Amino acid sequence: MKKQLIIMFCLTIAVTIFLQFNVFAEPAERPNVLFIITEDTHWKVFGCYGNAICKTPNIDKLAASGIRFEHAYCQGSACNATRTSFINGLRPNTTRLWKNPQRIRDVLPEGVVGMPELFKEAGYTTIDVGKFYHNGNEFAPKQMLAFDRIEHFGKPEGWKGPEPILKFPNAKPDWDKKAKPRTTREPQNEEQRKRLYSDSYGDSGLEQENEGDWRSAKMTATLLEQYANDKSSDKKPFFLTLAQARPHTPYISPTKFATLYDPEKIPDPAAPLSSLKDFPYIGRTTGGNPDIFRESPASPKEAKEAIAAYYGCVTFVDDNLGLVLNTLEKTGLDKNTIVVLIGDHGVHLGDHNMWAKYSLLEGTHRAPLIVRVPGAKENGKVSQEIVEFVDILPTFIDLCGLRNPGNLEGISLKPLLQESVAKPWKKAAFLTDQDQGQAVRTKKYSFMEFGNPKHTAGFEAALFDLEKDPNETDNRINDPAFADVKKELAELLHQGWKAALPPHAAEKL
Ligand SMILES: [Ca+2]
Repeated sequence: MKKQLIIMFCLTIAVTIFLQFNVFAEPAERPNVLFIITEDTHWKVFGCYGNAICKTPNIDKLAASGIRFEHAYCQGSACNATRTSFINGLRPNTTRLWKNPQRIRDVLPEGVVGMPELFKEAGYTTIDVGKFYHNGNEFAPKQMLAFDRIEHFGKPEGWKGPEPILKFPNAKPDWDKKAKPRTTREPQNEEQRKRLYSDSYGDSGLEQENEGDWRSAKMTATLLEQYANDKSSDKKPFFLTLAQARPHTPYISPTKFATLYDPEKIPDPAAPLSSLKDFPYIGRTTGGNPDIFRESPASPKEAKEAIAAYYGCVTFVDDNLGLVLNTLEKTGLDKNTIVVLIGDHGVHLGDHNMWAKYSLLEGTHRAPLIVRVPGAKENGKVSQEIVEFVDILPTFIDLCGLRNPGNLEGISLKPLLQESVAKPWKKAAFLTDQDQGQAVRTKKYSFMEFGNPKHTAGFEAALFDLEKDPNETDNRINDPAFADVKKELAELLHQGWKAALPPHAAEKL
């Protein structure tokens, strides 16, 4: 009897230990990833970022169930530069890519691997819907070959993958409704035609279901449904990236969105010319915007119309994303899918009399970033820490168990997602641009050094006190009261990103 009791006791202990440590359990199921990239997105355009006019209920719902980063910064200001940077977790000085016409295949250092390659290598199904790399099928064919599916985008040579999940009929816009280019010039070639066409806003002349952005969203929703219905035992997790071409220029959207916002109710753009003191960027304040208002600066009425049209594009994108995010929820995939949403970079919406995205100012390099990791402790909160888009790949590596290629120039955001009291974080965000120069941004100040000869003489650098002057209108670079701050920020800029890291991250490098 005593022997039986001892055996029972030992068995109970063994079972308890087994349950406690679950030593034979399968490794935890790896999460899926849905990575949503919108274009040229002003950091404050979504409702959840404080915009009281532009309606984005679906994005706001995502932010409310995830973590919204108030101070998120991209590292390059054109599509090609920022995308090559965040996809590979490297800064433009390392990727050697700053401009849109540069081919990634010509400049990216040999051996660099980014998101598609690392997810594929880790056994994920890799899916691209819409633009991922800038002109990826031609500029980055090797990288694009790492996608198992490519939808709604050109395929690189030699790519073999399944037929499109959905096929749509060609759709011609209703030319009577369609917004006309603002120029009267006749385009001489296709490139000029695109340029002139980008300088327009209003109605796209297309029904929503004939728009590329809606079709991308519909394809993604269909792929998610198909994945959820797949009961095979060897199903892999997915990395799916979805692009929306809006709100890039031209600021056109289907009628119901294009007419949603009354231009008369749109406030004047921040930082009008009259407010600028010692403003160093004279070249950008006299027209010459590359995408819109190319030939002459916007009149106050045109500025409001363009912003209203931009908001229409943003609400259109939000509506499309609703289709995807609701499908994720409906299928239950949201329980094991990380969702990350970013604008690929920022944009000036008339502030400083600038449009488009080529500057070293907040408008250009601050952009939205929302991260939802199922079960993350900090879900529902807003992080005020300075984070950079170059941190996104290290975060995926950390959360999904991907291989770390060892060359990354960002740090995982996981501590900010999981800890209620975050460790000390990055001191600053960095931006470089081959033409414009370089900039650093701390919680209190922005500091930039211009490489562009168009700066105003005597203002080869700029320093803005963001707490007192969030719109960057009053350049304090020559103010003796800011001499120490100027010295400190110049040092930080020249030391570079490593010097701005928190100690726990710097130790790991
Ligand atoms: Ca872009």
